[in-house]
Amino acid sequence: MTTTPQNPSDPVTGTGSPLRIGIGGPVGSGKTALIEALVPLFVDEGRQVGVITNDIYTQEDALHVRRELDGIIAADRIVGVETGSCPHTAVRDDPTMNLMAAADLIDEHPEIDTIFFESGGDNLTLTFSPALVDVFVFVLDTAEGQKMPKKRGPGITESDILVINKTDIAQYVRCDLDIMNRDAIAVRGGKPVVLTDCLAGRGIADLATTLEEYRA
Ligand SMILES: Nc1nc2c(ncn2[C@@H]2O[C@H](COP(=O)(O)OP(=O)(O)OP(=O)(O)O)[C@@H](O)[C@H]2O)c(=O)[nH]1
Ligand SMILES: [Mg+2]
Repeated sequence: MTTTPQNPSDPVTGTGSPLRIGIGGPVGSGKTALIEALVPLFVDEGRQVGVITNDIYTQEDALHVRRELDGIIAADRIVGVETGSCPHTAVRDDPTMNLMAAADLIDEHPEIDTIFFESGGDNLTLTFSPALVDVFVFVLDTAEGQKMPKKRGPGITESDILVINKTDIAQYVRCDLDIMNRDAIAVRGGKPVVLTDCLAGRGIADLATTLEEYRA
């Protein structure tokens, strides 16, 4: 395996210019589930997909994605980065490990045209370095509470796309989805908010369409 770039015009990823999608958000909001729901739609469209997950000490999410996407993308296109540090360090402050993982992935699979990066679960301050991703998705979920958009924080206000996930359980956790959605729209200055239920696949096609708009 080598990380030598094959195309000097794209020193990070080598031969291609894949769409690089960063998925961040609080612990358990559904980042992995979102990737597992999105990837089959991209594959159906003929896209060549890779996935890079981040966990502090383990490859737990990479193993999960391999299990869930078995038969949809090859296991060696799913890479687990063990950051050893807090999540935002690895995707914003010093994304070297993730850049290297992407370079290796592209080196092994030059046909890859779409890479998902899942940050480790973090707090509302997580953002991705623009050196690492082309589009930054921040995932909240209804069980965190209807109040979350009002709390703002850079993940909620600065992400390119805000996802409010777990719409299916809103009614059970006393979350008024209309209010949560309205408050999210209010703090984002017109940037998109997408409501999803990853388990049933609701909202996933809309999100995939919005993501495709970021492809160069
Ligand atoms: N009801 C419901 N459960 C969901 C949904 N999306 C994810 N979950 C569940 O929520 C739990 C956490 O989902 P993950 O996808 O692991 O969340 P995550 O953000 O990747 O978690 P970390 O990587 O550990 O921060 C799992 O038990 C999922 O099955 C959803 O839309 N609805
Ligand atoms: Mg996860």
